[in-house]
Amino acid sequence: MSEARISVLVPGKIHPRVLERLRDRFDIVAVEKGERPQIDAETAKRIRGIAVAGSVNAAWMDALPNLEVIANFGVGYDGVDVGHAASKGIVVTNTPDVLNDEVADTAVGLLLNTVRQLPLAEKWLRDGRWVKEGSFPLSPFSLNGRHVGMYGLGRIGQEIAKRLEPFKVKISYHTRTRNADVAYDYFPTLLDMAKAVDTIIAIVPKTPQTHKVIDAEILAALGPEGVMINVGRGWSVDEEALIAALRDGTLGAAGLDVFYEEPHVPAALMELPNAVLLPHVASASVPTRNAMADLVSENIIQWFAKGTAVTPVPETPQKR
Ligand code: A2R
Repeated sequence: MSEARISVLVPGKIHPRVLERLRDRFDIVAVEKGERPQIDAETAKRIRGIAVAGSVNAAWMDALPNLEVIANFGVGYDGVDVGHAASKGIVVTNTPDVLNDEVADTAVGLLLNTVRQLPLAEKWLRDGRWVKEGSFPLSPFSLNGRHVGMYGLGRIGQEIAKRLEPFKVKISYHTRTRNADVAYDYFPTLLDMAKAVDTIIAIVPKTPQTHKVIDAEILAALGPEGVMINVGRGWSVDEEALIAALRDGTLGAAGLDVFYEEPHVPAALMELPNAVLLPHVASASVPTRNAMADLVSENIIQWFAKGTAVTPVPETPQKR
């Protein structure tokens, strides 16, 4: 089959650059998101690839008998049923590395904003309170002398940790496997790390093992001076426990770029002055999103040209 006749399905919205790149080589079939694809059987047979920012469940895969590759826009691919893809020999790809620097930069910015209350300070100025009431109150916390525990020290976590070194904070980490290449202190359990540090930065994927792991006990262990930053997935945090801890001072402050049920953020969280909340923007710059879009396209193009993907996830086949 020549490349020109291969059809690629695009459910829902995706970065326009993906469509621009793929349109030259493939027939693009754009469809609404939903429980299963709304296409006729003939079209379904022509589809050999999917480019997606979001989710692809087993029903989508089962509806497309000649599907070979699912290229996911984003490093986290929890929206794609990779177990089902693997069982059918479908390769899944993601967009690792090209967003490491952006996410790490944002994480550091979020940490500083949270510790020093910079968004509130700016609001103070814009609301005219500097003129009327004088200086913004002193921030209760400082980054100086903090002990940061990285929950996750993968591609992005390591970039965050590297950036924190010049801030002269102490750095430790918890992952399932110790990394012999880093000199930071390792904690085999998150709870032990939470007891030792005063700041946690979470950058772990959404998996069954990371569900609501940051719970009341972890937050209490961080303590009233403690700060919790999450740039991984909202799934990892028990939001009710977090709201309670921030409200009663069990935890000092939190900075969140991700939430349990995006785009819905609990009203109780929005009311808290000691929470800095961002609408999942860690990788959301024009250059970084362009690089992610290009990697999605390259995965599909290379798959059909050479039978290998550029960045296949480890759970699914690596070649045709
Ligand atoms: O556990 P390890 O040794 O596989 O370390 C990984 C860690 N991790 C966990 N740590 C503790 N308990 C777990 N159950 C657990 N599962 C995974 O998270 C590793 O240090 C880190 C993931 O690193 P990478 O796979 O390199 O992912 P990357 O590119 O840093 O992105 C992390 C996540 C994405 O999956 C998206 O959800 C989000 O950031 O954008």
